[in-house]
Amino acid sequence: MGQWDRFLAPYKQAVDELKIKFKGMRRQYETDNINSPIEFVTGRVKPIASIYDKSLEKGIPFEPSLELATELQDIAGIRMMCQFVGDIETVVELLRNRKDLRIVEEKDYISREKQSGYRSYHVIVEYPVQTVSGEQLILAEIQIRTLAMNFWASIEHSLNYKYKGVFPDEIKLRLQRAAEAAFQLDEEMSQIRDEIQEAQAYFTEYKESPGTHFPRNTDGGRKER
Ligand code: 0O2
Ligand code: 0O2
Repeated sequence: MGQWDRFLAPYKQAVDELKIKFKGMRRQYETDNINSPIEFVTGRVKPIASIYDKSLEKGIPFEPSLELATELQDIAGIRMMCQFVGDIETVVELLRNRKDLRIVEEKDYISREKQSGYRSYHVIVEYPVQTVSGEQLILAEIQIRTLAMNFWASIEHSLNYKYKGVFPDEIKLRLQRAAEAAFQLDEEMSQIRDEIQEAQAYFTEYKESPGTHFPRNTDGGRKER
């Protein structure tokens, strides 16, 4: 096993464990028939090429070291997607109450979006991984965002690769406008949140026992769409 594999192994374990735990939170809401503030969870260990880029950016030697582990806080990355902006605070509160991790820092790029238009809530946590040679504290970055914020960020991220971070002015402007549009979409959806969640609960119930929960008119017939 190479030195990088050995260095990254506990990060992989942290990502795998956190993904299982956070997906478990979603399942608990489902079991209780409560709308989950978590829509879905993804995770990744930062690829070596990105670790290389970031170490150059930060002026840190590109080698497995304590300095790298301390300075690069997103080698282990988890992303939690929410349907509504209001869910983000609920998820952050869930994290604050957990006993299996310690929050080191919170970065609110929702009330103060980045100049690019990027919106997301970042929580840096310290998570203990149990290894055969004892406990190891691992830093992980948890990004919490709405589906609309996620859509914008993934598009912008791909374009970033194409333009290597230097966008033509027109693209930059359009991206900023798109970020505002995504934010407006989130605001609009929040206004009709109760209506949406009622429909989703109805749909879930219908899937579980088809035929018995279809909306009916007063005369007992099925509602026309
Ligand atoms: P299910 O049964 O599909 O819900 P993994 O290693 O596969 O657990 P990874 O590699 O971190 O996860 O990320 P990946 O594969 O991109 O997506 C993780 C989970 O998020 C998968 O579910 C996807 O189905 C789900 N997902 C990804 N994009 C979306 C999306 O736009 N909407 C929704 N609702 N879900 C999405 P699982 O965990 O495989 O299980
Ligand atoms: P990846 O894995 O390619 O996503 P730091 O220097 O670490 O103290 P930094 O690097 O400014 O602070 O961290 P920040 O901005 O809090 O969070 C970094 C991560 O947030 C990025 O990781 C992205 O995932 C995301 N992010 C931040 N700004 C933007 C943005 O303008 N657009 C998009 N699409 N994502 C953003 P990396 O390093 O890019 O790695």
